[in-house]
Amino acid sequence: MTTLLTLAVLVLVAIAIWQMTKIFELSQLRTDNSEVANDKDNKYNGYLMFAFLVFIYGITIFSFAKYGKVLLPEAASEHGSDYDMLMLISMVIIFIVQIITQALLHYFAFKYRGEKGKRALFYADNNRLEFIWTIIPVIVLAGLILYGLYTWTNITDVNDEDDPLVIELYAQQFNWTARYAGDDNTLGSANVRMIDIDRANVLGLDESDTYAEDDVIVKELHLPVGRKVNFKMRSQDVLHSAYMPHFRAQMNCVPGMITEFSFTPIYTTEEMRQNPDIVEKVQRTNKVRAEKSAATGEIIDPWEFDYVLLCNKICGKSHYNMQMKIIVETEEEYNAWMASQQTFKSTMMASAQ
Ligand SMILES: [Cu+2]
Repeated sequence: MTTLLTLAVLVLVAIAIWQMTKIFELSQLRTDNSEVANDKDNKYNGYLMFAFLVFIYGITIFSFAKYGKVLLPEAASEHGSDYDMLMLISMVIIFIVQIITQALLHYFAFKYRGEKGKRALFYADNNRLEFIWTIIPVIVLAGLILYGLYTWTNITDVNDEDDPLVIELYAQQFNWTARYAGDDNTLGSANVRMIDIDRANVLGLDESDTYAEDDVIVKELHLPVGRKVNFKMRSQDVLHSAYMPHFRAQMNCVPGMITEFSFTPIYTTEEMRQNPDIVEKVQRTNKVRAEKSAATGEIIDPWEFDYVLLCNKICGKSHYNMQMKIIVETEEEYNAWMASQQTFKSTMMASAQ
């Protein structure tokens, strides 16, 4: 009934507006209602162009001031600074070019606005001008692309130099599992067809493969600081993307194939917690939590910084919460943690009993 009444009111309001518009139109009959813009309209639009220029500059400055702090902190991986430098140079160039071109675009729209009697100048072409505005972008873009390719090739070069730790990241809707290669540092072969949930073979490891015996399957990623890690990604169901923002690392996880990414963590979790940006972020977040807690009476634990592995491909309804904690620690702490983990073989034997 309420719905019907609301609908009726809406229809009546629409009719009223329509009628009022008609009355307004009728009352305007005697005035000049030409659709051709006159000098006043053009001037008005010229100033509006200027106002829009001020608006976009204003919103840019506002965004930098207000949201600059939510950007990622210093990179926690060896290649991270190269990546950040590439990003910075690209952004600075884009920023400078956009400031100049937007100003010119809007100023010219204002300066050459239509005026009665004013005619556009016929200007066929200017080879020199065209040469300049072609060659500058060509040089800048070629430089950026070459520099980008060089950096990117270095970052994505996965090799076995420096005795890397081999870890598999296994994605499925909606969680991550990590598999360490064990003492032999070689992952046992695996296939989605060999998954046996009843026997806790959740990653489909080949039980007859001796390389698989010492593999360690975990739900929390521990990495020793300063040691290169070669990640091998798999996906069980749909496209996922392994995203480790603090390490400037991201790689798609594709069903049916193994993708790779490699990086060396340079700061332990403890060291990163001392980073001024992180300290500030933690304070900010906990202030919000405390305020929310005071307002609702709900107890919210203060947040502590941790590295995190996220999914960066919209893979389904719980995609937003598909994450795994990453702990970067000293070699000794890592070894102690690893020693307390069970190998694939021992979990298989335990489940067989
Ligand atoms: Cu996902």
